[in-house]
Amino acid sequence: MPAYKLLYFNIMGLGETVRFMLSYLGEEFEDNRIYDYSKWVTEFKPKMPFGKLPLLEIDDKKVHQTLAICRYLGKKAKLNGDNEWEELEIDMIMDSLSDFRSAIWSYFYNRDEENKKRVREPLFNVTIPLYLGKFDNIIKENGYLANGKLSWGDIYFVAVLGYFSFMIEQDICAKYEHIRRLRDEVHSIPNIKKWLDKRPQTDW
Ligand SMILES: N[C@@H](CCC(=O)N[C@@H](CS)C(=O)NCC(=O)O)C(=O)O
Repeated sequence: MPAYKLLYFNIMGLGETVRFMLSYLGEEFEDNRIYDYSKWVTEFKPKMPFGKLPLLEIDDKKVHQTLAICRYLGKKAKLNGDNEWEELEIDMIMDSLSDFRSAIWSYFYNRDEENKKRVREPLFNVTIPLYLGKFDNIIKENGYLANGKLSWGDIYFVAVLGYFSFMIEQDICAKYEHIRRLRDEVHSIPNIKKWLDKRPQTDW
């Protein structure tokens, strides 16, 4: 059994995707959290492959990038699609989710208050409903985000719902019933439920 050690901040954030996937697989992992942001900047960040978290250690190897990690773990879980076409379907939707994250992330961390005011209206009235409406509709029509069956993409998506809801100041699941249904299904997978029951409670 490989030894897994995750390093991330004390939030759900993007790190939660890796926590969900390792939990799905039933793998034990060290859930190391950085609580002091100044320590992150001075002590940890310079040692990271690209200055970012999460970082996952698998035995003595350090890996990063949540999509790459979850795709890799998804293969181990046999949640990666049955052929190249199905893998492509999962990757397309996950890259769209990344585009969505870029849009909301750059707003959330925008420290230029004037600019933030200007971009708020198109972001909240056009971009956010467009992406969430599309994700909701895909789930409505197919049951899942890709290939009409559970994939690592669904687990990744559900893992970031709390983080994304926090950034856009609204509970995504309250408004989008098919996303909510998918969340409830993923949350009821026994190994995921075990993680939810024991994970530290954070706002995002
Ligand atoms: N594409 C990367 C994004 C990583 C990323 O943006 N990490 C943020 C936290 S969610 C980070 O390390 N922020 C601290 C910093 O940039 O100093 C992934 O999916 O892992």
